[in-house]
Amino acid sequence: MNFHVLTLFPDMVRQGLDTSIIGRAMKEKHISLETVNIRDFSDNKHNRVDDYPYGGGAGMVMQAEPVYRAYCSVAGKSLAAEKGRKPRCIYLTPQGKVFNQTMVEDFAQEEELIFLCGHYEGIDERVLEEIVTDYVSIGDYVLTGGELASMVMIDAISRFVPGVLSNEESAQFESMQDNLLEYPHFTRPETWHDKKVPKVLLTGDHNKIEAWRWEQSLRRTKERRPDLMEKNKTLTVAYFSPTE
Ligand code: 6GU
Repeated sequence: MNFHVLTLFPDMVRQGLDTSIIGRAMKEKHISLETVNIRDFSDNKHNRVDDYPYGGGAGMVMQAEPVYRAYCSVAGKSLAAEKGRKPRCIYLTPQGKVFNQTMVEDFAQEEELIFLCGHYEGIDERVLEEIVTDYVSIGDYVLTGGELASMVMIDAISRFVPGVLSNEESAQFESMQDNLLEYPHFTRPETWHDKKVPKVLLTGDHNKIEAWRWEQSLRRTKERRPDLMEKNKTLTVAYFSPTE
């Protein structure tokens, strides 16, 4: 998977992803990360890339041309271009579709993804119309720019790229996989601050342990994320309903 990030703050994106599992995945070439500084494509001697909004109002707007040139510098040499297609280009915006695990797995099927990070009040609508294929938000709150959101997406998507996770890392029960939250975890010591590890986990009875964990997952989801239980209901009803 090749990630390309168009941004005014390339260092932020590079430094943020150059650690731990994603850093290792880059060293081992399971994924690649190219950052493109939109400012390098400014068309004036002051390297400005923003201007006042038509119609007035607060804040500045990023101009279409530098964004378009930055995009072309990536898209022109892309794998999609070789096949006569347009690469997928994701604009990070609170006005996008809210990111979830289903979208993670869909994006992970691509060979390359272009992320466009805006700043100030946003980007001239005309260039968005020409290049953006997906509008994505990472939640209902407002960030100062798209960089952190692109990093969140790259992290989540990379986990689904073959080779990025070790066997042990991917064998873990996946929270969200079944719209359920994960069960609680415990490690040594057996007693900490007068709290004991649940007895069942010390029995070595794997059927019993699995049943307990399933029950804990359900309980936790009901309590913390009742909205997810609603989604599960449909599945559960469909699964258990006699068809004839
Ligand atoms: Cl993707 N971008 C910005 N700027 N703010 C956000 C967001 C994205 N998702 C939630 N808030």
